Amino acid sequence: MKKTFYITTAIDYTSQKPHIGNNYEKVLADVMARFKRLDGFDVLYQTGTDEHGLKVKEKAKEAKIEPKDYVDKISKEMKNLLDLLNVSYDKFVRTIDPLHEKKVQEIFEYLYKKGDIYLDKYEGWYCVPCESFFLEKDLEEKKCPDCNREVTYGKEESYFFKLSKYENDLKEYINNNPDFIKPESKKREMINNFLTDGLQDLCVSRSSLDWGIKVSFDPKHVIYVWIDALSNYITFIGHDINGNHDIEYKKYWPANYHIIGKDIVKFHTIYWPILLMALDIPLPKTVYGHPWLTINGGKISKSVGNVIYVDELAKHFEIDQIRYYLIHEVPYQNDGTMNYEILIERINSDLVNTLGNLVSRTNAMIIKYFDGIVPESVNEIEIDRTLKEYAINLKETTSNLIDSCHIAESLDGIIELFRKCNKYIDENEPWVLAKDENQKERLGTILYNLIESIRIGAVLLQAYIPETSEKILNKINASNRSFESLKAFGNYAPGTVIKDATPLFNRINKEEKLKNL
Ligand code: ME8
Repeated sequence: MKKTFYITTAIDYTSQKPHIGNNYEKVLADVMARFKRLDGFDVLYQTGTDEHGLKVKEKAKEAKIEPKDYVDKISKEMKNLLDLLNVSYDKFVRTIDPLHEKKVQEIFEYLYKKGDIYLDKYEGWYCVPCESFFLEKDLEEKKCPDCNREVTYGKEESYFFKLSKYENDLKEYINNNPDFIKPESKKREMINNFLTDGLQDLCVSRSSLDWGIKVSFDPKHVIYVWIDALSNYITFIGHDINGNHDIEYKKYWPANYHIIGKDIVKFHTIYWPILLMALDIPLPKTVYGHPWLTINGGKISKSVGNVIYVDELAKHFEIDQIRYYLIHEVPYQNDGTMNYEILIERINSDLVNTLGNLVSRTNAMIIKYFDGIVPESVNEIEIDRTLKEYAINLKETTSNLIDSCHIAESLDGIIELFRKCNKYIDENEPWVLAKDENQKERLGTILYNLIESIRIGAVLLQAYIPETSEKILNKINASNRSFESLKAFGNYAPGTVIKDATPLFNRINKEEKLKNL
């Protein structure tokens, strides 16, 4: 039996076409999903769209179409963008799915019957984009404390969810499970901002809205969009309120990772776990609130006019170049930035120079000095050992970094192997050894170590830039591409024939490219 691995991303609002920042998250989770598949896990990667709420209704009205037609269009666009980016999701879910809607209604009704949801009156400030109510005291300069936008005053009869009842259990869970909230700064923020002064009960219905899931026993109310959206993680794998769960739910829940952005950590580490506790469902293992991608250091925003869409970008760059940049530029804790100049420089330095040149140089030397037949590694000396040790440990180091959500750092660790290979070439000067027939064995050993290191790096790159990885493995004619083969150094078969020393990527002329962007 394979070990299971269930990973989810946030489901994007269908109020507008997803931008490169939204897509970044799906690529991030894709790397983890691909890595775990290659590492022998039975993976379920779920993503999708969050389609109810006032914002969608307003946008549809603006576009003079029905909400359903509007969300169909945006959801399709999102799926197309993920396909374009080679995101290997197993499930793409939509919250307008009737089965999901029914399950959300059942969850709501169950909690109502249990007494965890009750009817009351609400008076307060409402933020439309966040779909959230706030008390006067929680506003920041009369604006929404989450997004800093204008709020409107409202009064309505609403259902409330007893967050307070579970507050102590949640605190205890967070303390006992150090991996539950990542990064650590977010964990502290959640504890200090929400779990220190006591949680207020949450307003979980709206009576002024009709584009949502109706409360089954009181249909003038619709269910709060966050209850609807968060539940996707269990409804779509077949959770059943009466305990008759589908096999998929039994197999994959609790989720290993919820990958979400830094702005919605509260929903995933306060509301969601409490909802699960109220339903008596085990909690997900890790919620990672990743930092954001900015454009030239600024927030991606339609009003600023700096929005980048991946389908536009893909007219100018290869998909793996975009994937590489996105993964590499956003580190574990701090925001990363998208900037065309840095993008081109990054492609030229890492993909063209470090990686591409290494592969074509190594292949060219094997063709030139050994007629394309990969030689054997014979005697090992200190300088070989250093390179080999790094290569042998790389799978383990990468895996640990991935498990702790350091995806950019894990990618850089792989590129570091290629940097080490280039240094190894410079230090060993194979072209000098090639002039001396007595050094043939040494020359062969060096070239073997290079090819095997390239193979190891490329096998790992399957999780990050799959098309490029395949190209490299084809160029070096590697038959062994499994993670299993990374356990030892030497799984590349000597005697393999290499023919192709053409470049992997073409160097980008920065000035030319910038003019055309
Ligand atoms: O919040 N860089 O949807 P959403 C990186 N429907 N990530 C970014 C980003 C950026 N510049 N901008 C946004 C929602 N994101 C809810 C989620 S989940 C049950 C419901 C991320 O369309 C953001 O942090 O506003 C979130 O994780 C995702 O994109 C979708 O954002």
